[in-house]
Amino acid sequence: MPQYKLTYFDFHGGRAEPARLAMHIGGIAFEDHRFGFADFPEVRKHTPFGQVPTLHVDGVLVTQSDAITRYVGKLTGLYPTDPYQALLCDEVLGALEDANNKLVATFGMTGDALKEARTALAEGAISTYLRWLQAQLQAHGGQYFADQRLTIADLKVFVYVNGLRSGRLDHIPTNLVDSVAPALLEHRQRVADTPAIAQYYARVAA
Ligand SMILES: N[C@@H](CCC(=O)N[C@@H](CS)C(=O)NCC(=O)O)C(=O)O
Repeated sequence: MPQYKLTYFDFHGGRAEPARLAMHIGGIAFEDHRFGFADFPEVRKHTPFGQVPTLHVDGVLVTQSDAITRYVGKLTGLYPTDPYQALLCDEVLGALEDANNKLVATFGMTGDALKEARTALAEGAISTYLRWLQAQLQAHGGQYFADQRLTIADLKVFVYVNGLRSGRLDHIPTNLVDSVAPALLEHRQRVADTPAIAQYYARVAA
């Protein structure tokens, strides 16, 4: 078994969390290298694009969160082998990366500019993504996004929904998902109740 080291900020969310969860579900040992925001300037010096997450596989550094998540999904059986189901899974990953990037564009803003940008996002693009996700979920059986079972697409949606509801994002109403796409809340609970995920969060919260 190769040695894995996943490097990312020390919080339960963001671009590394789906891969972390998949590692835990699959029982794959890895170094969960977390660092504080204050240490990011130093950490980024050792990455090719000044970005995280990174995954070291036997010491070889790899970038790009979706590539990392997909790789871990393949290792753990959480990525569909059927090409069409994999397409549905990838579509969700790609859409959420676009959604993430729209939010990231507001980081660094302050005051009224931040409020205006975030309000426009909440009412506009983010709501559009949420409605689309809900429609996708319902179109593919209502329980999971692809393959009629838990895949990395569900993990990425779970992390995204948790982020929107966390209260960490000023001017993004914490009840946005609840009001725009309530089926995603049931989905969030389904994923949270997955035994390996419930056990993992219970352990780190203890
Ligand atoms: N396409 C990259 C984007 C990674 C990314 O933007 N990561 C953020 C943290 S979540 C970052 O390091 N931002 C700093 C920067 O872009 O300068 C991926 O998916 O991994």
